[in-house]
This record gives sequence, C-alpha cells and structure tokens, in this order.
Amino acid sequence: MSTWSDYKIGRSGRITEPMYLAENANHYTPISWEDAFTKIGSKLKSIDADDAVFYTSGRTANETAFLYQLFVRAYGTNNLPDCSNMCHESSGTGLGRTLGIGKGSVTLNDLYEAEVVLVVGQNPGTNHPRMLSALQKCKANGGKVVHVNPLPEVGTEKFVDPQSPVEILKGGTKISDYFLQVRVNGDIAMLKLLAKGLFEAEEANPGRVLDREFIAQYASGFDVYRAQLNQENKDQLYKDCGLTAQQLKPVIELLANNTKIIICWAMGITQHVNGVANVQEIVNLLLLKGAVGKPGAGTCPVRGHSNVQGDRTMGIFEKPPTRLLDALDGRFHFQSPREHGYDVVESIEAMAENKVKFFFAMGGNFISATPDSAFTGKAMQNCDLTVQVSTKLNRSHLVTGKEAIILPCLARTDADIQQGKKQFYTVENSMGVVHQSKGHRPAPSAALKSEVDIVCSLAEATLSAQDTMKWSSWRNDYNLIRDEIEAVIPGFDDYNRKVRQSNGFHLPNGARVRQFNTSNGKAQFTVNHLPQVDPKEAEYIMITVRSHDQYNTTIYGLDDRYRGILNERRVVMMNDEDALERGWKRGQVVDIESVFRGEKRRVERFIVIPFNIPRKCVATYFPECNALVPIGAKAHESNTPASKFVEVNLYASAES
Ligand SMILES: Nc1nc2c(c(=O)[nH]1)N[C@H]1C(S)=C(S)[C@@H](COP(=O)(O)OP(=O)(O)OC[C@H]3O[C@@H](n4cnc5c(=O)[nH]c(N)nc54)[C@H](O)[C@@H]3O)O[C@H]1N2
Ligand SMILES: Nc1nc2c(c(=O)[nH]1)N[C@H]1C(S)=C(S)[C@@H](COP(=O)(O)OP(=O)(O)OC[C@H]3O[C@@H](n4cnc5c(=O)[nH]c(N)nc54)[C@H](O)[C@@H]3O)O[C@H]1N2
Ligand SMILES: [Mo]
Repeated sequence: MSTWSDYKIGRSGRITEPMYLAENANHYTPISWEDAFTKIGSKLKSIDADDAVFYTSGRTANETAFLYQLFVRAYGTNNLPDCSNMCHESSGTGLGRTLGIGKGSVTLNDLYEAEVVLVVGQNPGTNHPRMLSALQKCKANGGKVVHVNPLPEVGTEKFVDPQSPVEILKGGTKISDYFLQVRVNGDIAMLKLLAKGLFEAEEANPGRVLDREFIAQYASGFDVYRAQLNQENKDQLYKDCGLTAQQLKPVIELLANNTKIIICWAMGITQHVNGVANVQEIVNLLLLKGAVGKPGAGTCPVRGHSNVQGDRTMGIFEKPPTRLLDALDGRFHFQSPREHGYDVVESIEAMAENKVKFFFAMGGNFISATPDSAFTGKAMQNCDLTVQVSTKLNRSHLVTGKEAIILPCLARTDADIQQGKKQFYTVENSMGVVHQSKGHRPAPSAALKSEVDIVCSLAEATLSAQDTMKWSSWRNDYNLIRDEIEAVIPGFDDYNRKVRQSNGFHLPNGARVRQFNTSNGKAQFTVNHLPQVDPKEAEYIMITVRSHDQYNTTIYGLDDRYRGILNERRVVMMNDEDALERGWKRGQVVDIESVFRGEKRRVERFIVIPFNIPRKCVATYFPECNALVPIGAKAHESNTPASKFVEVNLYASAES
C-alpha cells in the first residue's frame, strides 16, 4: 500500500477490525481489541509519561475529547498537540491577548445584520460554502462584502444558492462587492493603510468616523498604537501590500461610513510567521470602529473541522489554563501535570531527537498534514509504538513507529448504540453554539468501537483503578460524561437538558458582551510591525491551498473546478508575466525547491499553470507540497507552520 497514491488509499474503504504491524514486518495483521489495548497499556506503563504524545484531529466530539484529555492528564502529561496548532492557533493567541477570548465573537445573526464584511485570507466558496448563504443574506439586507486575497477565488465572485430556483435562473449573485488582490502576507500593510484612511476621514469629519466612546471606555493602548501608525510610511505600505490608493479608497469609505463591521478570516491570515500579528492587526481595525461586542459586528475566525473549537473548550491543549487543571484535580482527586506539553511542531522536533517513544492519534492524518514531510516521516519512525484511531485509511498508517496499531472507530455518521441505547454526541461550532450530533447510518461492522469506548478501554488498560473515574459507566451512557463536563468546564450548566433543545445553546462569550477578560479588563490595541513580504533567499513566495475536491488530506477528486484546474493536483499556479519571463507556458514541467536558512527541500515534476496571482507569488496544493514547508518556519508564539509563506525557486525539470 505504501506505493499507492493518497487518492487511492483514501478510496480503499473502511477497516473493521484492529490491525497490528509488528517490528520489521511489512504487512499489518488483525489483532483482537483486547490484545491491542494490552500492548498499548503495557507500553505506556513502561515509559515516562512525558515520552508519550497524544494528538487530536478536529472531528472528535466533546464527550470523547473530555475523557481523552482526562485520561492523558491522569496518565501524567500535557503532551496534547492538535490540528488547531496548524490551523487557528494564531487566532486563539491573538484574540486571547487582545479581546480576552480565543474564539470569534459573532453569531450567525450578526453576519446577516452586518453593514460591511471583510473576508480576508479565506476561500469560502470551496471551504465554507454554507457561509456564502449567510453572506448572501447579509447582502440582501444591504451589506457589502470585501474579499482580500492574492487569488480571485471564484466562489466568492459568483454564488448560486442551490436552494433557490430564482437564483439559479439569475445565474447567481456576486458575493464580493470589492476585491483587493493583496500580495501574499501584505495584509498588515493593507490593514494599516485602511486604519490610516480612517484617521484621515475622522480628521475631515471629527466625531463621525472613529468610535471615541468605545475606545475611551473599553480599550487600552490606543495612543501607543496611533503614534506607531503615524510613523509608518505610506509608500512602503502600498508597496508591501501591492494595492493602490484608488483600490483602497472605496473600502475606506465603507468602513468610515458604517459601524457594523465584521472581519472573517482563515488560513491566509494564520499560517504565517506573523500569524498572531495579523490577527491582532485585524482587531485594531475593529476597535477603532467600536466594532466588537454589538449586533452586526465583531471577529469571525472561520474554523475547519467540525469540533476543533469544542475540543479546545474540553481541554485538548498542550498549554492548559490552571483553572482547568485545578477543576480536574478537584473533581477527580489526582494531581494533574502542570508543565506545558508539546504542540505539533514541538512533538515532531522531540521525535526527531528520540525523545518520544509512543505516539497516539485520535483521528487525523498527522504524517500528511504536518510540515516537512521527509523530516517528519523520519522522526515518526523513531517512536517505538504508534497508534491511530481512524475511520479511513491514510498515509499515517503507512509511515509509523517500529510497531504500529490501527484502531478502527465508528464515524460520526454511524449510529452509536451502547447497551441497547442509541447515544448522541455534542459539538461546538464556530459561533460558540453547542449542539447534538447523532449518526444514523448502520455501522459497517458490529466489531467497530466508538471513540468514547476506545478511550475508556485505553484508560482501563493503562491507569490503576480509581473510583472517581468511572470508565465502565461512561462508555455505556454518554449523559454521564456530560455531567462530568458540566462539573468541570464553565458554561455547561444544565448541559444534558440544554443540549436537547432544538438549536442547542450558546456558550458565554465575554467579547460579545464587552467583558474583556484581559490583564486589565480592556480590549487591547497592539503594535504590529511590518512583516517580510519579499523573498530573501529564493525567487518566489509559495502558498499551499486547498482545492474543491479535497477535505484536508483526503482527496476526493483531482479537479479544482472553481480555479479551472482539472485532473491534476501537482501544479504550480504562477503569475502570467512571471511565466512569460521564464519562457514557460501552461504545461511546463518544473521542480520546486524551497530555501530556508540555507536548507533546501525539493519536489519534482509539477505543472505550471499561468494564473491571476500577484507577481512573484505562486500557489500549490496542500498536502502535495508539505515536503517543502520547513519545520523551522513557524509563527511566533502560536508555533503554527508558515504554510502560506514558503520561499521557493522553480526549475524546468530535466527530461526523463
Ligand atoms: N471542501 C473543503 N472544506 C474545508 C477544508 C477542505 O480541505 N476542503 N478544510 C477545512 C479546514 S481544517 C480549514 S482550516 C478551512 C480552511 O479554509 P481556508 O482558509 O479558506 O483554506 P485554504 O485553502 O488554506 O485557503 C486560504 C485562502 O487564503 C488565501 N491566502 C493565502 N495567503 C494569503 C495571504 O497572505 N493573505 C491573504 N489575505 N490571503 C491569503 C488563499 O489564496 C486562499 O484563498 O476549511 C475547512 N473546510
Ligand atoms: N501545507 C499545509 N499544511 C496544512 C494546512 C495547509 O493549509 N497547508 N492546513 C492545516 C490545517 S488547517 C489542518 S486543520 C490540518 C489537518 O490535519 P488533520 O486533522 O490531522 O488531517 P485530516 O486530513 O483532516 O484527517 C483526515 C483523517 O481523519 C480520520 N477521520 C475522519 N473522521 C474521523 C472521525 O470521526 N474519527 C476518527 N478517529 N478519525 C476520523 C480519517 O482517517 C482521515 O483519513 O492540516 C494542516 N496542514
Ligand atoms: Mo484547519
């Protein structure tokens, strides 16, 4: 199977029994559930807790996530990296510092009501199609949408609501009113220009543009922020963002003349070395307008996996707040570890240094999703035992530790019946709404276990029995797990009742009501310096993006219909003139080499597609180009791999 493409692996169906790969073996063989847990438990009991790493992807439901982090901490470590580390960690860090909560502040209603929505570094047409209906509703109410992206993402340009016959006849609505084709990583420069524009408008119209009352009452750091903004040179800012005064003018007017403003963003903002600063600069702009904590306004980091936000709320975090640990200790009578654990990049680095003996993945595809594929693959092979809880087969089952186990689990669409009773799970969406999730499809095999069951068995095989931890009852009745969550995690009062309401319930959100849980109780303006935009060591800046027919590392098809790229994923989208300059036409075969602090990484035989993208910027697909993303290129503070800023050279491939 190692020779198969990811596409083929992903299409090979589900496995229904646990599989074991012995040391030096080249095939997996079936193993009983009991033997699998015995092997895992005895390994865990034989090593230091901090030599084990427990990864989580973002599909894991609240109930599983809560029990999983409880088990891991009772075992003795905070090594709980998750896909968030590669995704919205920069948002969590930047928002936590400035607004006191690491999540967005808006609800769906706010989006409908907003007068202006900026969609920055996000491709909703492909990745969040349901959000287009919300934007369409916003526009029907008179709102305007501004799209900020190096690529003219077509889904945002034209959207046909499949539910509406009238829409289908009209050929759809244009979602974005303005498109700002920013250079890769030009967002801070652009945001500063927009802010400068607002200050100028305020001078012309004193008291009409900035929300002075909000700034005085709720914010701090305004004077320092303004003084630094004054120092910025406009010509430099225009050069860095690649936009003109003419392009920015109408957007500045929109922002100046309206007060209900929402900024949405995703990976184009977070996956940069300066990802946290990007988020903070977004907050600055909103604060100037008092556009936080009122209807129709606020922050909207648009999430990926269905429960990535809930997992964090449940305590899947390598840097847990003391409040959570104290609550766990109080409820379950043990001493949780206080030292921070490894995040994703730190886990890989620790593996490379032979410090990790055991790796466990609750879902996901660690090997393909992480940066620096060759380095990460080698690092993983240093582990003694690696275990994957999975619904589908993927590359992570083939690049493993010396021994490996696959534990197949029920998917969230499968009916989950324990002791004759149908169970349901709960998840939290991007807007902080907790609701039920229940599978209906009959499970492909009666031998499959639920994720909750797997965690309980893992705990029983590893921990000595403790009467505070009722693994055998929890696995049979998920209501009992929700009672534990209610006792430990704030905001879940009356959980079992409230989550049975038809639309679930909203978790408390300080920023939404202008209670800023920061060091001084105020929203913080921050000073963010201009980041690197030009390549220093190579010729181009590469971004890695998703196509229409994939869900992260699962490739459903080889077409990217919105971008008009068919039947091929090993492509480099490059600026027409840049291509012309090299004498290359569509179809030219090239090798891509990334350069980082003198280190070089290379992938071969990619096809050039001349494209509408700023000069010296190129785009490739994730995960095909993860081999080029250096493990050392990561965001300050959030440690998120900088997969949207890789310096690369392109070379015509040698004929073969
Ligand atoms: N169909 C589908 N849906 C998905 C996923 C999927 O793989 N497939 N993945 C899910 C997950 S986990 C996530 S996190 C989300 C991801 O959703 P997105 O963040 O929309 O996904 P990406 O393809 O990474 O696209 C990032 C966008 O940022 C732009 N961009 C890149 N660099 C910059 C920059 O420097 N500045 C600006 N302004 N823009 C930039 C790119 O051109 C691209 O349009 O989608 C989720 N939904
Ligand atoms: N270069 C580059 N790298 C990136 C990104 C990028 O934009 N560019 N994006 C990053 C982002 S935003 C993210 S979120 C990560 C994604 O990282 P991951 O979450 O690790 O990767 P996925 O591809 O979403 O994982 C898919 C696998 O999850 C398993 N799975 C699916 N559903 C379930 C379930 O219900 N239970 C269990 N146990 N398993 C299940 C299946 O086996 C499937 O093969 O990748 C990151 N990596
Ligand atoms: Mo993500």
